[in-house]
Parts: sequence; C-alpha cells; structure tokens
Amino acid sequence: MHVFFSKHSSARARLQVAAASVAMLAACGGGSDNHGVLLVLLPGAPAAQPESPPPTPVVTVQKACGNLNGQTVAGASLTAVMIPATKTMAMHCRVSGTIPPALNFQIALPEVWNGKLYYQGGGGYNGTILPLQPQVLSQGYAMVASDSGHQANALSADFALTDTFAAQLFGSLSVPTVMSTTTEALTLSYGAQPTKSYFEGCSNGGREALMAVQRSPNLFDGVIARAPAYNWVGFMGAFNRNARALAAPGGTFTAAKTALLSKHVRDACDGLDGIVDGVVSNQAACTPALINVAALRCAGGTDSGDSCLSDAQLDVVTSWTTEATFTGSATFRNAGWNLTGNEDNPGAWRAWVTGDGNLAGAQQFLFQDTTVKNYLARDRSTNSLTYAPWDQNQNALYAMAALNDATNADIRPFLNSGGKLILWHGGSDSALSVKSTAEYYATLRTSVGAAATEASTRFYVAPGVNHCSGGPGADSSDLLAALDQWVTRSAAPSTLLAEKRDTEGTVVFARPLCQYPKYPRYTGLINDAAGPKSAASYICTS
Ligand SMILES: [Ca+2]
Repeated sequence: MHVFFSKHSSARARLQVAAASVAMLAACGGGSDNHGVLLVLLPGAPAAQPESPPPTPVVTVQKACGNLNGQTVAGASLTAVMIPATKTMAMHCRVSGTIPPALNFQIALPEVWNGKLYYQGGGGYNGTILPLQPQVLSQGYAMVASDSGHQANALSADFALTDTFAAQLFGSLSVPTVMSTTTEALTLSYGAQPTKSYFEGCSNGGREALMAVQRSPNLFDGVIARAPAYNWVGFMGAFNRNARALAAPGGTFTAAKTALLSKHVRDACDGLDGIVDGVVSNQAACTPALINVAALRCAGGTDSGDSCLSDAQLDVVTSWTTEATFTGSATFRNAGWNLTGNEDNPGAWRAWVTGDGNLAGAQQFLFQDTTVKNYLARDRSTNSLTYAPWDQNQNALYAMAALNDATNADIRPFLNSGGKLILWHGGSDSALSVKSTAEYYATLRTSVGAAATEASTRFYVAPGVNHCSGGPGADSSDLLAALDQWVTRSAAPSTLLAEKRDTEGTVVFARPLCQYPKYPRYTGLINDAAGPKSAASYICTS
C-alpha cells in the first residue's frame, strides 16, 4: 500500500505540504475538485488518533503531471506526459527537459508519491539517460536521472577535449544542477519539496555519489555509492598499465589462459569459506603465497600452450594484483585487484581486461584510451599504449583530478548534517577494484573517526559479484530500503540480505550481505542440496 507520508515525516514538512496543497486546490477551483484529491490513510492506523494530524490530501499524478507540462523551470522547458502501465513499469508521469545548453534530464512521478526523491547516477562517461528502475518507482519515489550534460557513447570522453563546461558538468556540477531544477519542478507539481532525497549510483554513478557527499554535503539525506570509480586518475592509470602489459609481446590472454588462472585460484581458495561453490568469499585468506601463481609458469618462461603462463602473461598478473602509483599526488594510485577465481566469468576479464585476446575490445583498454586522448595528451591521434610515462603531463593530471576525483575522505560536513552513506562493492569486480573502495573506507575512518564511521557509514562487499551486477555471487540487495530505514527511522543497517535471481526474477539462492571485512561463511550441512541456497546457512565472520 502506498502512503503519501511515512509515519516519520517531519511535522513541519507535513504542514508545508498541506498548506501548499490547499493553495494549489484553491487555484484549481477549490475543495470541490475531488477528482484531484486522493485520500490515503496510513496502513493500520486508528482513524481518530488524537496526536496524529488529519489526513492530508494528495495531488494525483495526473494533476502533478499537468502542473508541469509546458512550464519552464530554471530555464528548462518541461514536457510532461502520462505513461500507461506496462508489464515491467507502473503507470507514471515522465517529465523531460534540458537545462541549457545541453544537460538533459528526466523525472518520473509515481502513481502515488511517497514524498521522497531518488536520484539515479550514471555510468562510464555518461552521455545518455539510463533507464529508470521500475522497482524504485513502484515504491513511490519520484526519480530523476540525467545525461550529465553531453550526448555520446559512455565509452567516449571526446566532450572533455572540446567542451570545458561539459567536462565540469560530468565531473561534479551536473548533480547539484539537476537537483536544483528537480526540487523546483516537484514544488511546482506537488506544492512540496521532497521530505527526503537519496542518491544511488554504481561505477561512475558511484563516483557521482561520493562526489555529492564530498562537494555538496547538504544535497542528499542518504547516499549509496556502489563500486565507485572515485579515483579517476588512479583507475585510468592502472587500466593503462594493465593494457600495456597485455599488449607486450607474449602478454595476450586467451579465454583458455584466463580459465587456467581462474581454476588455479579456485582450487586454492574456494573452500576457505566453508563451501566449494565457485566463489572465494574468504578473500583475505586467499593470499598470494597460497595461490602461488608462479606454479603456472611455462618451462623457460616461453608460452608453450594452454596449460601454463608465459613470463609476459605472469607480468599481466603482476600488473593486476599490485598497487600502481603515479607522480603528482598521494591519491594518484590504485590498490590493485584480488585474484578471485572468477576471472573466467564472461562479465569479468573478457569484458573488462583481456577481450579474450582482442585487447581493443576490452573496456579497461577503451576507457584509458579515450582518457589519454582527451584529458592527458589532449590529442586524439595519440597511441595510449605508447604514451609513456602515463603521468608525464602533470598539469593535465591535476586538471583531471580536480574535475573527476572524489578522493576526499574527510566527509564530516556530510555526516555532521545527518547524512548516511552506504558503500557496496562486488567482490569479483574486474573493472574497479574492491581493494580501492576498502582503501577509501579505511582513509575515511581515519579522517572522520571510528565513532562517526560506525554511526553514519556502512561498507558491504558481495563476494563473487562482477562490476555492479552479475557473476556467480548474490548480486541483488535492497540497499535503498536499508538506507531509507536508517534515515527515516534511525534504524542503522547491519547484516543485509543478498539474493541471486534468474531472468524471471525468481530467487535462485541467498546469502547474508556482510559488512567488510566480514564474509559469509557456510555453517550448514555438507552434501545438503538445500542448505547452501539459504542465507540462514551462513554467518558473517572475519
Ligand atoms: Ca566458496
């Protein structure tokens, strides 16, 4: 059941909305316009509770939509149309607009507004508005997303070479700009600002999340940063190093070589978490000494087939697993990646690192290549694999960091204003390293103190999960519900639930989603078909 106000909305907000609704109704012809009013009572609430305010009239989505269509808000002309329900998306009002010169955004108004706003972050170098999430809309959130100010493929940074303002919007300005317009639009449509505003994003959207926390600390009540690309300089530099190792003579990783490496890691580490399930959940115990990659070396170091790795291929593994540091700043670094045993998952090394031998098809190569061309060399004819050293143009490096890096761990302004932060990272992420997020979290704890860290932040790692989603692990958790409970009811999240669903949405198995550095350890029966699928068969431990 949808309710316009949760029991925990502030009285001040209720009064503001009630007054504004009355004003709006008056403007529309007064209280006789009952078609425009939907009374919704709290579920199970007594009808006459003395301390409760009277039920508040709600602006219907049709009326809210009509209030916006054709209006100009912050220089943006709005088009608002009702979208009928489909199999996958509930009925809603879709509001489209462009903040001049070229920042396109879309707002979705749900059938019954819960009074809260959900800002959905982007991905890669943005350039398009990502599809809105049906499950968030169906919970009654008003949603907003943007293309961050330019229109292009998410793998292209061409905008950064030619359009300084687009580069600033991408880096940090698009979110506060769109928020300002969205808040104004919601006020126009409902006569009320949102009671709570949340941001959630993954990958570059996770970077946008941390950027908002660091540079716009009063913008959101709660933020979910998943697999955040918070360190643009460090990540792109590490991508470049990995790509160069793969491009070196003999460095190519075919599917068979990746499978060889993955099985070697699983053989060493899969069972360390109490169950051989194809996922190394106890990553901390899976040490380099235990894995012993050197055991895979071809005799003499020269490639002699699919059952061993050449010295050049071992150099790729070294580039992957070791930290990378670059000249100019202590933040110009990357922690390196874990060997997880899931490198051979289709969404892992093939997609991001090796291209199964076609390096130019791997996304790490593509991202570092467009970054070198447009931010660093500032010349699109530059070959990113021979652009060395990668950190040669210090001015360009500083400029990119100033635009894109969200490495500031002193987030006290956000925490002191009551903000809550949830970090999440897939344990088998082959794009952005979970070790980097762990590093940021450790620095955050040092910067704000253990007490504030415990009181207002959480960090979850989902073992066996690829970049943002996918992989053999349980990749689905309701972080938004956890955040909302935390913000509105002061119910701090602890262990959460992670599920693996099939394409029909049916739960295949579940795990506890543990707070880092804890991991889910199997405590159920051995040789039990059902036990491993149930979250109750695991405990979070470290
Ligand atoms: Ca395991």
